[in-house]
Amino acid sequence: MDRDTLIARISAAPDLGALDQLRVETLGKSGSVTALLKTLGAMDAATRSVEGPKIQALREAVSDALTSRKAALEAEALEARLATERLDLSLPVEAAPAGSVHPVSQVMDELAEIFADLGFAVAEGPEIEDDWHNFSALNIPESHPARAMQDTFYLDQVDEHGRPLVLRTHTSPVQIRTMQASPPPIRIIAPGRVYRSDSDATHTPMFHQIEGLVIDKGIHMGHLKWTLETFLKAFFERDDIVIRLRPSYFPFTEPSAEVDIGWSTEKGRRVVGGSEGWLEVLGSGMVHPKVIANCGLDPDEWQGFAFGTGVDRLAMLKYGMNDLRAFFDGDLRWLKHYGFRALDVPTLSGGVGA
Ligand code: 2NM
Repeated sequence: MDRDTLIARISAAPDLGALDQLRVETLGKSGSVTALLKTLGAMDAATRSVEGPKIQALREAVSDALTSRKAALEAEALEARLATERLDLSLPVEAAPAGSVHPVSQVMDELAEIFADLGFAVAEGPEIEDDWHNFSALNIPESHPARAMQDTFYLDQVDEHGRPLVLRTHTSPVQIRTMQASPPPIRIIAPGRVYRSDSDATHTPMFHQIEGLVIDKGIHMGHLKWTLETFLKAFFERDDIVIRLRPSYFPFTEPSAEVDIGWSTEKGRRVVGGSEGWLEVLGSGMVHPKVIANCGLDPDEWQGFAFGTGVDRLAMLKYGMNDLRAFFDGDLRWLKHYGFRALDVPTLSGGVGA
């Protein structure tokens, strides 16, 4: 086989196996080029000086052709392997979640985030309570209408004093339990489900409350007003929030105040901010000395403020729903419309309602 045909065959070798076969046939121990090299020894000096360089050149050309074809075939093999092993990292790991975060959960998360920033821990307690934690410890008298059967769900089971257990009517018993269990200073919020025997467009027998409690030395109503104003500004994400404290009455606070938030008209719609009119959003007050004493603390040493509001109502105000009953119907169209994306976690820097 002449030199050009040999080089052409090497350059056209279809795979690494065929190429190695050609290497053995040419440069191998019994290869054709090796055989030519072996003829050099038997030549006389004059012939060798002519044939020697030609044979060496042939050996080199064949060797170069083998090397370059090998590199080309290996590069092709690598390309093919990379093509089969390719991973598209831009593809989603899995399909987008079908569900959404309920507005109540979203608002609960927003509230926890805001109050965490103000130094409040989240406290929880049982939804089935005894009479003492739900009523008596809170200075609610035996004759108080809130204790009536029409307002409170009583269970058949009784506590160790023979008094029927209740579905908690507020989250205040969580504050009572916290004051009994942890030494002041105390800064907590207590979010959760509460139950009252009431049902119409604005009341459901189960709803969500959040209450807050601060117990420390030298606490006064200025601390209460600043805390609530700071909270409402963060929650509604507006700096022009105006609040008004109106004298009120609760058995567990003295003095007590109802907190109104100012609203104004923007493009024909009522929005929070400004003070064209007022909307009641919170109940609050200085914790009654009797309540502090009921929890085993000395009211001459410790004072505090407390507040409470409806989470569902806050959600309606902020996100513009108008029928509370729809919150608990489980209608997928409503959930899809008003629900939040699971990965939109509220943060103070990113906007709590992002
Ligand atoms: C409210 C309004 C005013 C309140 C009081 C207490 C406690 F346990 F410290 F006495 N917890 N929550 C309170 C005070 C709740 O909700 C409308």
